[in-house]
Amino acid sequence: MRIVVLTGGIGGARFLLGVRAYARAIGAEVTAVVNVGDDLYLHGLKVCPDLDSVMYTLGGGADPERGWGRVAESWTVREELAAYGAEPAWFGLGDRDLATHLVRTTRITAGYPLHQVTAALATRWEPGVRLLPATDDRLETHAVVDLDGRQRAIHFQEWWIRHRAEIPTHRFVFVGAEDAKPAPGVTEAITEADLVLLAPSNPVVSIAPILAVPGLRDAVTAGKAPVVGVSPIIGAAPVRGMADRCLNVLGIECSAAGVGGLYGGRASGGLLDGWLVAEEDAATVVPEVRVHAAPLRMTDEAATTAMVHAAVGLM
Ligand code: GDP
Ligand code: FO1
Ligand code: CA
Repeated sequence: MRIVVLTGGIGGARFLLGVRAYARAIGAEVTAVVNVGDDLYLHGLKVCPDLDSVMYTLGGGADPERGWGRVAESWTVREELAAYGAEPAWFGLGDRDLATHLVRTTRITAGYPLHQVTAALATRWEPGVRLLPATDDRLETHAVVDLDGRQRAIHFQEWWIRHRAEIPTHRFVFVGAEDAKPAPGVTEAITEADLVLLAPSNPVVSIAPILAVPGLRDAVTAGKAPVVGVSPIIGAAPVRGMADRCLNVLGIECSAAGVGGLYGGRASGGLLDGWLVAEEDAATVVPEVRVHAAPLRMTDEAATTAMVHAAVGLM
């Protein structure tokens, strides 16, 4: 069995721990197609937060509290940059994490595409799933906001971290998406998959930028594999993070029904065959989609693996 998971960072990474456990038990192969819309250049270095969250989490090197970056991190370089007044001060790169960005940037600068560099970094972490960036090309999520009395587009990270997603926001733009190509292997993985899972990732800024790469949405909707999504919203709130603010920008209710409706049923041009919601949201209806309720809190690997079993049950 071949399983493809479309994923963002922290939520998707934790979900993948369960997918990997499920896959190991039945001898399935897993490919994670990871969002790159959060990526940015900082101090001359290419930083890929979602790829790194997935790689560190599956490799056992992620900080469990923060969810992003490395465990046992130190911040000497950050302090030294601050002493120079180097901007941006609102984005912190840890010392251990910096090594990843140095190795990645050296290889990107030497001309290697992101998917190859990702595979090379992953040889250290042995994530147990194939990690593919959605695209090798530059695709950045920007937020169109009102700031300093005018409308401007700012990078997702500036919106998310510096402004805590709390400024008037009109829309998101996936800069570069029109000209982006799926990274080698991504379309093939989706086309040949037996199951496509949408991780309980942020639908607006983690899953949507993947689907904005020309051809990928069509590959999912036209593919032979059933598509099952897992809700990142329990009750009326994201389990963590600010997905509520992202949904708000799109005018979509923060609920399992709201996100399910945003993805839509496959029979009517949307993505989903199945939609897994939390037990609290058992009454959720998404037209033309099989909805099932199960415990959706990824408290440990066993609970997450049980979630994956429930998702597979919706195939
Ligand atoms: P990011 O890129 O680091 O923001 O991570 P993702 O986009 O992959 O995941 C963020 C989403 O994960 C948030 O909207 C959370 O609500 C969701 N999430 C985090 N933990 C859980 C959990 O235990 N259960 C469910 N269902 N969703 C979760
Ligand atoms: N999130 C923060 O809230 N503050 C930070 O200073 C920060 C630094 C950072 C460095 C590397 C990295 O891979 C991720 C980092 N994140 C930080 C998380 C990042 O903003 C994530 O993209 C978001 O949490 C959403 O995916
Ligand atoms: Ca993300």
